[in-house]
Amino acid sequence: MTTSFGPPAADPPAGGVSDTPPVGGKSDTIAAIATPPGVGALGILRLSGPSAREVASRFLKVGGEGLSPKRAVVCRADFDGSPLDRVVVVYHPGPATSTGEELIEITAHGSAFILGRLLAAALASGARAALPGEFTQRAFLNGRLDLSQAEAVCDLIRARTGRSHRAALEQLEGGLSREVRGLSSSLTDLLVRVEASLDHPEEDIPIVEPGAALCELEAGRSRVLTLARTFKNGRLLAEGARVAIVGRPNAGKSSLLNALLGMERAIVCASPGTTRDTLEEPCDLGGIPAVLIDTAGLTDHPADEAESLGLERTDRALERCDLALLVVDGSRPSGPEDEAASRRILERLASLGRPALTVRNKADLPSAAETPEAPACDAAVSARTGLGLRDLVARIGPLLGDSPGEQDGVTVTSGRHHAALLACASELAAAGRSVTERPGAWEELAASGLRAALRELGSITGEDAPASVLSAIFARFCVGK
Ligand SMILES: Nc1nc2c(ncn2[C@@H]2O[C@H](COP(=O)(O)OP(=O)(O)OP(=O)(O)O)[C@@H](O)[C@H]2O)c(=O)[nH]1
Ligand SMILES: [Mg+2]
Repeated sequence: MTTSFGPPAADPPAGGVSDTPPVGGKSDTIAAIATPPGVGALGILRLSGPSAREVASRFLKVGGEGLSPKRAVVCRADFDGSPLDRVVVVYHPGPATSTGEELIEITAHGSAFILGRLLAAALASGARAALPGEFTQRAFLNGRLDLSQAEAVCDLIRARTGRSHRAALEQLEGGLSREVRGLSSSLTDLLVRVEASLDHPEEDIPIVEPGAALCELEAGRSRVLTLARTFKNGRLLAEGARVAIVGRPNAGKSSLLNALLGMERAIVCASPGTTRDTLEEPCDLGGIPAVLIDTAGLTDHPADEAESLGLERTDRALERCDLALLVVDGSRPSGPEDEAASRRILERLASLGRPALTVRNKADLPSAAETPEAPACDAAVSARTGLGLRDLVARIGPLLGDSPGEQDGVTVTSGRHHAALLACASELAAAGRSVTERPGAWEELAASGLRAALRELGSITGEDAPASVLSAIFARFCVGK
């Protein structure tokens, strides 16, 4: 999420701030609005850093004994010496906080104006405007989270379905880190023994037999690859899929979109040519975070320029989708024009390498006889009554690469982690080859391969991640997180 949740444009934060998150710089106190822009019942301003409490007490009229640890205090917040709002403040002393340092959370009324002024007051009192993800970055730098857990915070905020949420939560709770550390620990154990053999070549009996080393390298590689394979599912859960709904006018495409969404999103009308523009809407398809795209009905004779432009957009939707649902009206006998349109769509999808499901709609009506030229149907549904929709959703998942059987356990959801695991597996394979190809002198090469494999694993949890990688990761976050 790169949205800036800063103050409104009329009240820009003071102070010059660089665009790149300062990796390692955590000596100052940062402030940001943690809630989304717009009007809400409540809004939150967070401050983190060594002088968070001191900064807050400059614009909060707390009175009495001031802010005491972990106690909610109701007080007045001022801006420029004038009353701004009555707020609730909680002070969390460091280092046992989510950022690993002193933390202040101020809950105000959820007005963009109040929150903008509150942030401006914090900046005028000595805080610096936080960069995207800087609170989580501090949690990482202070050892409260490892890198894969910090990345999971971003996935958790973005999760749109129960399954995406579970995968992100599992990673935040350390599931992936534990798996990766377990792998690192067995490879480190092997490396120590290989290095000991190198250091004591005079020993008659080698500390590690080449056969045993090969077995351990292969076992490690297989564990790494098993973990890497979960990315097929994990990527779908983290990134989602685009599903285009296409077909002839009046087939019931918009009705199907509405039925899958469970709301009347698109206009449905008995006359053909209702939908002109493409219409996109997020949808939970059996736990897969999908975007459904309704399109203009396919015709060789567009009624006007708007319909022709709509058809161009339908083609663009096909180019950009991961799967298409070709909807046909099962209550009406299909004519040559229907069959030609279906064939063209299926050929176009095949040339784009996109999977397709042919859906026979209006199954609540008496069904028309199927002609041999009509496309074979994969599912029969009624967008009007909901008949067959559950089965349709169940058929969509596997075509998108979903394997629900693999849902349990740790799932790799980040391309960065997947790439590191593949690189680790290839280092282990190279180390294994050195054992078979150079039986008398394999230790040196195997040790270097093992070290490289361990570096790849370390880049997942952050022990071995370069500063540029860290900056890129935290820049994906929203401000205030
Ligand atoms: N009986 C029945 N009617 C349906 C069903 N699905 C759609 N219809 C009707 O078919 C007509 C066309 O539906 P739409 O969803 O607008 O069809 P469309 O494919 O989006 O049409 P265009 O936007 O014009 O291309 C409407 O009168 C719908 O009420 C269904 O499952 N059963
Ligand atoms: Mg329509």
